[in-house]
Amino acid sequence: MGHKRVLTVQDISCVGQCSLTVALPVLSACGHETCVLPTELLSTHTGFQGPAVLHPGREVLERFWHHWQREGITFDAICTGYLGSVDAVEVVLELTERLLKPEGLLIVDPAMADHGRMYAGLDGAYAESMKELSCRADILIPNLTEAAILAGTPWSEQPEEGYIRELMDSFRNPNVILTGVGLRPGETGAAYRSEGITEFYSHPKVEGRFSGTGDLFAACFAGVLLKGHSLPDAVKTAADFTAQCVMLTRENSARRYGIRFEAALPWLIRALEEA
Ligand code: PXL
Repeated sequence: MGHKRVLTVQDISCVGQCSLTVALPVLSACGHETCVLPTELLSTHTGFQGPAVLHPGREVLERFWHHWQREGITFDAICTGYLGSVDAVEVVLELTERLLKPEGLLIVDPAMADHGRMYAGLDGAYAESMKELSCRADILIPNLTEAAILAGTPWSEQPEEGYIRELMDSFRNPNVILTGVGLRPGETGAAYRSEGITEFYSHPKVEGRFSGTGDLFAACFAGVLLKGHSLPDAVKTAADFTAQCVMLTRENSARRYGIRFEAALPWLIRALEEA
């Protein structure tokens, strides 16, 4: 598969590995030219108490992409995660219209909620703007909480297969990957719908909460898919990679420092070479 220029748009959390500090190394390891648009700069992710936050604001973000437009820069894929403000979501809607190649892919991880709650600092107005961006995605990658919010359905902590299938069917996107779902006790994984068919991929669950796993899954999925692998293969590789990283992180008592993925990168690179 030829060269791909990928834009990843999300925050930089300076401490607590998630969002850009995960997506950039993973997309690079997959062999893509990776461009970044940091929509916010935080001293830590919002799982720490009271991070210092710097908002570039709409005007600065617009100056960045207007410059790219003047230079004729376009992208094969735009991958979005935690954006942090309604202004940033609106900027992304506009820059996607202008800078994504006609055959390019918009991959959206709503990255706004987990375990039944919105992330600290994000509100209903943010969820509404994320709905608009999500509707445009060629591939939408919500977790269960985000999918329930986007679909306007009550969240279920232990969903049955019927609930998951109904939730998946409520989205009009061509492809949807629902993360953090397992059909049997002690399992987790992803449900994915591609070409109208919903399938499941699961593996044993490691109990506990691990920040950054959604960001890691989305980056790995995008990286593998953009290498030319099928959507089901990219889901499986991303799920296996994420499971390995969760095992590596489990050894770490201070989980708020985020997901430990570094030691698993050689596995990912080999998996891409072998396929
Ligand atoms: O991992 C998702 C994420 C990304 N960015 C920031 C966050 C979170 C989750 O808490 O706080 C700033």
